[in-house]
Amino acid sequence: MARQPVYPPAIEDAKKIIHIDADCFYAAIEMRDNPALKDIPFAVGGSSTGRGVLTTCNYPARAFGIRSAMPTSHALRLCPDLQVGPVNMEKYREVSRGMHAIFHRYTTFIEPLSLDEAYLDVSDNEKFGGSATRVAEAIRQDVARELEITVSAGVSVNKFIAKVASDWQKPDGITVIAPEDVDQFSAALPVKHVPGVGRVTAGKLNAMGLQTCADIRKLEPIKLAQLFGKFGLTLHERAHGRDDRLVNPNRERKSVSVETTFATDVANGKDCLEPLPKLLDDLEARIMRADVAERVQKAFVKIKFNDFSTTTVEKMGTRLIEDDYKLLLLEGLERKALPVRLMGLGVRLTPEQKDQLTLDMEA
Ligand code: TTP
Ligand code: MG
Repeated sequence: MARQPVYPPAIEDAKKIIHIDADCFYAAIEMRDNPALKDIPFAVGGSSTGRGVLTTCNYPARAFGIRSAMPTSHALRLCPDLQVGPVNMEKYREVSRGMHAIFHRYTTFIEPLSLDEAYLDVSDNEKFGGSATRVAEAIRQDVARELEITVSAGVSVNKFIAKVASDWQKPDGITVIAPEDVDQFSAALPVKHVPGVGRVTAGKLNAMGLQTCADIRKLEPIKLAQLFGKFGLTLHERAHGRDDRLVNPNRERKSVSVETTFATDVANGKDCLEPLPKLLDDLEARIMRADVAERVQKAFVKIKFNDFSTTTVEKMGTRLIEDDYKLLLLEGLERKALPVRLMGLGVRLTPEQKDQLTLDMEA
């Protein structure tokens, strides 16, 4: 029987967090299995006819401006030579299980975020003399040798900095932000790199002349809360390089959602429905990426009014279709006669089957 992780770990301060994220995950696996795809622009996704979109692409394709979630037809206009292969979820799941088996050699404090991404808390780890950097390097080497793909790693004192760091030297990179460097690293960080800061939030901040976290630090938290509601307070924390969220090995995904903030608040009414089709596409892509399509239980929507109050509407029997979301949204909009600031769509999930997890832990 696998040992159950005890959480939080004994040593509370000076945490050592690793964030691991595989490089062009689905594409990397396809390239491993067919090396002819390695040096040519290659993507994984739906066909160019109809509404096919790409799940991801390799780095040569990225040089053409091709990105995840891009319609395949658009990607082919950017790069007519692009090769597009089909999605093989079973294969990606198996590699993901392999990655987790490797993580478990080093720690049980693992919080998976998606098939190719996880946080590890190695604060209490005695391997390699307690060096989180050497644990991250060992994991990267094991993955490369045994699974023949590369992962990038970020190592630091909290989830936020570790996640930003893992992206810093992608692909096949490791970035370590030591405790004494966190202040400087976060100060210089452009706000758009802070998770949760989307296009609209970044645009608003930039329009106010605020580009980096150092600029954000000049604002009082109350000002940030006036501008962005509760997220403003999170932003204040992140701007100082702080994040007190624990790595949670028992976390189970209960929902998947996407949301959009309107560039300017929209009058309460039919105009609010305009982003619905695009949001629904995004939601479908995210469900697929989280690999939870089989667990979808019902639909829900979230509406944030311009007084920052939020309402959610959900109903049993609703499905992942535009008509159901439209009904839920119209019901939510009736709850307050106020302009709308943000709109979100989501699905609730049925509880996870634990069999797979046990397999991972015993591997
Ligand atoms: P990501 O880690 O976001 O992307 P990536 O691994 O392809 O590339 P990177 O090197 O930048 O990390 O996502 C992991 C996998 O999830 C990706 O390979 C395919 C899938 N995915 C989708 O299906 N749709 C999406 O919109 C995104 C972003 C990812
Ligand atoms: Mg990745």
